Amino acid sequence: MHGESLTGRFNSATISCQVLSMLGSCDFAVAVTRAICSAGIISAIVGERGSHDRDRSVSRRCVATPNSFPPLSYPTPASSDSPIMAVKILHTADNHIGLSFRHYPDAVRDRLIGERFAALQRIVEIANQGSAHFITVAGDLFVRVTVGAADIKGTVDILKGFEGEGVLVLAGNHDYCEGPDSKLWKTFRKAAEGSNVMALTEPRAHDFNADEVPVRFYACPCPSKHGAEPGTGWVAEEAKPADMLHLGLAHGNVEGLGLDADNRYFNMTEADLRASALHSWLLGHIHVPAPEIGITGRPLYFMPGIHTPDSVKSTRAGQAWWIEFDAQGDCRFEPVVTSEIRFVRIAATLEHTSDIEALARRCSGLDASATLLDLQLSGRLKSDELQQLNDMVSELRDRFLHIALEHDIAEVLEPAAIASRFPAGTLPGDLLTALVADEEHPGDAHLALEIIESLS
Ligand SMILES: [Mn+2]
Repeated sequence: MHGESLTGRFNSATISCQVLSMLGSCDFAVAVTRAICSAGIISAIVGERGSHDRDRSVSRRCVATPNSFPPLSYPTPASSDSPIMAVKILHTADNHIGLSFRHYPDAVRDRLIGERFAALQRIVEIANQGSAHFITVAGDLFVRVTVGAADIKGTVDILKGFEGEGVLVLAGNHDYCEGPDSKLWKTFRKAAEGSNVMALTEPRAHDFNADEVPVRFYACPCPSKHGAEPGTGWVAEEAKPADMLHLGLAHGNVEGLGLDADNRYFNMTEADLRASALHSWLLGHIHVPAPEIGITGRPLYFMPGIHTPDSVKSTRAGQAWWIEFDAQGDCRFEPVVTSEIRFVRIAATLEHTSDIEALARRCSGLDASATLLDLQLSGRLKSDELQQLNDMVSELRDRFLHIALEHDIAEVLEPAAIASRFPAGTLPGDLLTALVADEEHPGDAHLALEIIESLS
């Protein structure tokens, strides 16, 4: 739902079959087979699959598929020449304040934690610059109900900077409200006291005036982490005066947009949303924005996506929706970028110096100080090329916010190196020399060497 399948994996069984068939009838194969069966050598050969090995030099194996890169920026609000419409809303959700990023080094973790607040601050500034009437946060402002009081107060303090009619904060499924004793929402309300920041934790309508236009928001908060039924059912029954703008606020899966196979995330259908007879719905939960760029008219619903990426699964910039409605419900909207940091994954196969240089060029095109770079490298290189790669990676570590490295780089065996270790006439020497000469199976000699080393 939130991302793509990003990682393919080496199949250790395939590797072992290849080396065994290559070894053929040689007696050595029997010894190797026994060793593999008895000593778990396959796992030793395949090594650190799946690990984010930051500190070792490049010498092992892993594979992945590349990401696509969405545009880095969008037009700023109110860039159109047409007159500004009556009701202006900056819509966000799924900010996940309180994510701990525990597996990162201290400085990187602090930056990632700070970025979630900084991106919220940007939202408030963009809303103020465009004289928005409302900031709507459609759930999961916080990542869990046990988020610390300091984080809650810090968040509310940022939202209090909004100069419009109100910041409407809906309880989502991560920051659900189980009732009036909810610790999170009590703390939130206390911090927001006397301000225009409102917690919407009960299913009910809230009326406002935005420059003379009456607006009614229908709040449909989550009462729990999971729920089979959407919280939107009551809205259809409500009377809807004709002279008002009617907007829903809800959090959960939307059938067709996200996947909710077990029906656990307050799944909403488009038919249900339509039946509620509102002008539009401002939703949260799915981390991918909707509608797609280029859609015009008045969408049935808006999903903002996350306001700043939180992992390599978030390949696009964080965004919020700038939405304008006129008194009749006509609508225009555009995405605004609210993130600064990016997560970028690059998968590359390296077989020559030119491949390393091409990788360096790709990396040099990125905003290094704001980018967490995930390198997934495979291929085979000579020892001097491996050194070149190691030098390049350590240079990247100096420049980038963070480097994660998964690698599957085999060292190319050369005849001189074999001769210096295994004299001609010995079984390993002759075997490796023969395998190096076999250009159709360039990986076999290296794998055989690893097995020989593990037996000796
Ligand atoms: Mn959610």
